[in-house]
Amino acid sequence: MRFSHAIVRAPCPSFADGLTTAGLGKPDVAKALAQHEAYVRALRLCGLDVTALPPDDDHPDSTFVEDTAVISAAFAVATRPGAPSREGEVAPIRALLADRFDRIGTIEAPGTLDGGDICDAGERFFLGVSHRTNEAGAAQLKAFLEAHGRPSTNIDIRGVPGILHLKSGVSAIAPDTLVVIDDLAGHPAFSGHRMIRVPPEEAYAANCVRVNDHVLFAAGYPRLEASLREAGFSLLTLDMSEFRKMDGGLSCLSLRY
Ligand code: CIR
Repeated sequence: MRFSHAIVRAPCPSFADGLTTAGLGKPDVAKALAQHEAYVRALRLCGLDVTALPPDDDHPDSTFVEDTAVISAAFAVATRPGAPSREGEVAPIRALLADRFDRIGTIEAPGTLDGGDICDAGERFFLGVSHRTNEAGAAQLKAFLEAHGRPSTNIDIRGVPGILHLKSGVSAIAPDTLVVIDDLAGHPAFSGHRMIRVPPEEAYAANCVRVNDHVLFAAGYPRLEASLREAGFSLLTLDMSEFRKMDGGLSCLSLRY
């Protein structure tokens, strides 16, 4: 979980036209930009060298770069997002990754896969099968990971209400520690892990991100915040109100390696 680099892309002027099911109203783009700047400052505070791609106004959801790739220290995989409106986001990210990684995989049709469904828990990857990531996409990634010596387990979240991606409901914040919503806590794949449970009314905060010595955490979720602080984690809290309106969380806003 030590990272040295991150890739981000600021929200574009058409950000409010992106996909959403949140029902929380239109985001304020200027406010989203300010929140994104604070996010980038937090990544730098964690010690990361941050590359910012220029905003892409043809793709309203393009600030959610996490969905376009799966990255580890040793390899990168360019994805094929499940939402057709997001397919065009991948090419520029792939070009950037090609400069930086020797080993690059690609998810091919009929597979679809969003990076938000892929949880690297250290010892094992959890691959969410969702309304965005299909079984063919998960199988392609599984094969790629196996070829690189990394085991994985599928987690089918299609019946779990209220989450877009696997990492909307579970975050790995230490090699043995998951932050997890009630609907996922009983999954057999998670037994054996220490679980910090998310109070149901604070479900949005389940998406948090361990970056080196800190955990990026959404502001405004006091019960989970207290549990994590009591467990000894150092939190950097960030206002995510405008990204939440577009179904986005903290992990979605960067690719880290
Ligand atoms: C979408 O529906 O694709 C975007 N509005 C939100 C994507 C959030 N990404 C993520 O959780 N990794």
